[in-house]
Amino acid sequence: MPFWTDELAYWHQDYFYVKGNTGVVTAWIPLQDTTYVNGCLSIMPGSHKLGVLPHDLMIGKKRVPSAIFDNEIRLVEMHKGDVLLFNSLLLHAGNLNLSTGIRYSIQARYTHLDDAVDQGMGGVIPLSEGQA
Ligand SMILES: O=C(O)CCC(=O)C(=O)O
Repeated sequence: MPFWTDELAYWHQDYFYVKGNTGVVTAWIPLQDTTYVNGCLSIMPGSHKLGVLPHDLMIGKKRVPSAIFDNEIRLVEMHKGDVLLFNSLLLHAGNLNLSTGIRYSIQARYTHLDDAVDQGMGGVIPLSEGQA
C-alpha cells in the first residue's frame, strides 16, 4: 500500500520465517511493473553464501540481522511478467511504496520433496509426473 510501513518487509532471509530447509527457492512475481517508486525489492547479491544469519535486531514485531550492512545492495526493478528466483538465504527487503497505487506481488516457494518443510507454512503441494 502507498506509504504503508506496517507490512514493509525489512531485511531478512526467508529461511528465518519460512524455516524447513535452506534449499528453498522463492519465486517473487510482481503483478505490475515494479520500480523504486512503487517499492521494488532490494537484495544483497551473493549474501546466501553467508549461511544462516541470526536475526538479532528487533524492530517492532520484526527481526532483522544486524551484521549485514557492509554488503552491496541492489534494487531489483522488474517488469510485469518477470520472475525473481532466489535462495531462502539471500538477504532481501521490500522498499517503501512511494506511488499512489497498490503494488501487488505473489510468492511461490519451491523445495526438494525429500527436504524438511515447516508444516506451519502450509505444507507441500507435490507436482505430478508430467509437471516436474
Ligand atoms: O513483497 C515484498 O515487499 C517483500 C516480500 C518478501 O520479502 C517475502 O515474502 O519474503
